[in-house]
Formats: sequence, structure tokens, C-alpha cells
Amino acid sequence: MQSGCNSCDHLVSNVSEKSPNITKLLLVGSGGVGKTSLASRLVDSTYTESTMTVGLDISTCELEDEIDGSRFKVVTFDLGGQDRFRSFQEEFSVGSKVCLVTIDLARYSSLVEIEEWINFIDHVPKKGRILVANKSDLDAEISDSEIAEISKRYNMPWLKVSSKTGENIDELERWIVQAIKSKNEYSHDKSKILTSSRD
Ligand SMILES: Nc1nc2c(ncn2[C@@H]2O[C@H](COP(=O)(O)OP(=O)(O)OP(=O)(O)O)[C@@H](O)[C@H]2O)c(=O)[nH]1
Ligand SMILES: [Mg+2]
Repeated sequence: MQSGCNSCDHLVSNVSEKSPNITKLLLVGSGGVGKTSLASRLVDSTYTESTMTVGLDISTCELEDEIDGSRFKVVTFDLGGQDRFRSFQEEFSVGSKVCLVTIDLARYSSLVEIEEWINFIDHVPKKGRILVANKSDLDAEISDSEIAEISKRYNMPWLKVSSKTGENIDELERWIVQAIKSKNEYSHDKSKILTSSRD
């Protein structure tokens, strides 16, 4: 997924408010954690070695509820993780109902830097945030208990995935669908259930 953004003003302003049946899904996290790779998995179930995102990639996909077969249109807003893009990215993230806060299991600094991203997504509904620990196929520098502590601190359910191998991507899609369906109103108790369902 490397969508261009030459004429996307209508998307920039506020996808979710203008089109209530479309969910704006924001992907944030430090540079190189695998946001674009994750978006590619969601959009077309592929994995290709991606290069740094310059500012923003936008793409679309449909996710299906396995239980009742209902389908949800999703626009992914995949933000470049480099600091230099931050000043203009905030306006692109307005109206996001679901946000994947992404870390790289093989890079401890990505966990430390998460606080910066939590501040950045201040306007995203708290109940629509999912902590995604990517690159589960690599040797981890971050333990489960460290992720769980961050998950608890910021009240986000967490899930380990690999964009490369596809591990747990189906489960992540289920979580996203659930977040969309519940209009991000799921409670802290429910987020605990989501977390334990990972195991
Ligand atoms: N082993 C492994 N590598 C991954 C995985 N996901 C992404 N990568 C690699 O990690 C590097 C960075 O991935 P990207 O998806 O470009 O990361 P990003 O978060 O979009 O980076 P920015 O756009 O710079 O913010 C690329 O070389 C990917 O191929 C994964 O699950 N496992
Ligand atoms: Mg990227």
C-alpha cells in the first residue's frame, strides 16, 4: 500500500463525520515499527519490504464481521513515524475512531516513545485504541509483562502480531471490527477480555 494523496482533501477533513458508514483507522508509532506493513496486511493481505512513509499514506479496505457477515468500510491513515512530519499530521488524524498504536517488539525504544504517541492521539476516543506489538517473528527486546504494564497504564488492549508472517492479523481484524461495531464504547472490562483472548 503506497497510496498517493494528491487530491484527498475530502478525506483529510473528517472521514468519519462526513461518511458515518466509513471508519477512519489511524496507525501511529515510531518510525520503522511496521505501520505501513500492517496497513498492507489489512488492505490486501500482503507483505512487501516497505520504505519510510513520507508524511502519510492513505488507503481503503473492507473488514467483515465473521459472526453476522456485515462489512465495514475502513480508510487507513498510516502516519510516517519520523518527528519531522509531526507538525502537519495532527489535522490528518482528526475524526479517527480507531487507532492502532504500534510498537516494534524487537526495538525497546519504540515502547519508550509510546508516550509521545499517546499525547499525539489525545483527540482519538480512548476506547478505540489498540496497542499492537508488531514483529512477533523476531527475537523480542520487550517482554509481555512490559507490554501489559503499558496496556494497563493507557487502558488499551494489546495484541502481538507479525505483519511479515501474518500471525494474529485475523485476530487484529476481529478486534478492529469489534471496536467499530461497539462505536468505541467498549469498557475497560471488555478490553481485558480482548487482551486475554489473545492467549
Ligand atoms: N521481521 C519483520 N519485519 C517487519 C515486520 N513488519 C515490518 N517489518 C519491516 O520493518 C521495516 C519497517 O516497516 P514499515 O512498515 O515501513 O514501518 P513504518 O512504521 O511504516 O515506518 P515509517 O513509515 O518510517 O514510520 C521494513 O523493513 C519492514 O519490512 C514484521 O512483522 N516482521
Ligand atoms: Mg510507513
